[in-house]
Formats: sequence, structure tokens, C-alpha cells
Amino acid sequence: MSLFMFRRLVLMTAFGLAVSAAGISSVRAQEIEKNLVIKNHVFEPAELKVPTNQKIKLIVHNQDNSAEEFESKSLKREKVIAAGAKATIVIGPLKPGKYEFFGEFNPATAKGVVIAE
Ligand SMILES: [Cu+2]
Repeated sequence: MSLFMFRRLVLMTAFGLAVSAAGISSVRAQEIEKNLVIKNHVFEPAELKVPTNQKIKLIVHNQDNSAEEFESKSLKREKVIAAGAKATIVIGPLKPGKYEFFGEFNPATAKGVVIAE
């Protein structure tokens, strides 16, 4: 092949590799999951560290015998979780910082914070 064709082939291969690498990293970004438990109207853990600039799947398991509502104004999320049920709440991508959340049905005890760093 000509030098021109060869150069084009090298460029296209490099482009293809870059695209597939980007594809892999975006799939990985969607795979980040963090578990949160509600028990005795308290969140565990109360401090949840997550990476910045990525979507996070919060899997919230309400182990109490009553419903709870996960609520966060800074994360712009609210979701009622039935007694014994698990809910998935997708948050982010987040800038570095602290994002408070609470249980709206038990706000005195059910409090927590997502720390993106
Ligand atoms: Cu609410």
C-alpha cells in the first residue's frame, strides 16, 4: 500500500482503539455501586464516600418494618422505600463536596452525607 494509505490505516486504528477505550471506561463508570442500609431509622453508613464525576448507583435497603423516604435536596432525589425493600437511586456525576441526605419519615435520626472526593 502507499504511504498515504498506510498513514490512514494507522490513524483509523488509533481512532478505533480510542473509541473502544472510551466505551470501556463509560461502562465501568456505570458499574459503581454503593450500598446503604436503613435500620432502626438510621442510615448505615452515615458517611458515604464516592468518586467525583461519575454516576453512582445507590442501593438503599430499608431493613425497618416501616417505609422510609430517602430525600436529598442537594442531590435532587427523593424516593419512598417500602419496609424491607431495596431501591436503586442513581446520583451524580458529582463535583467534589458534601451532599446531605435524610429519611423524611424519621428526620431526627435518619441523617447522612455523601462525600464526593
Ligand atoms: Cu420528600
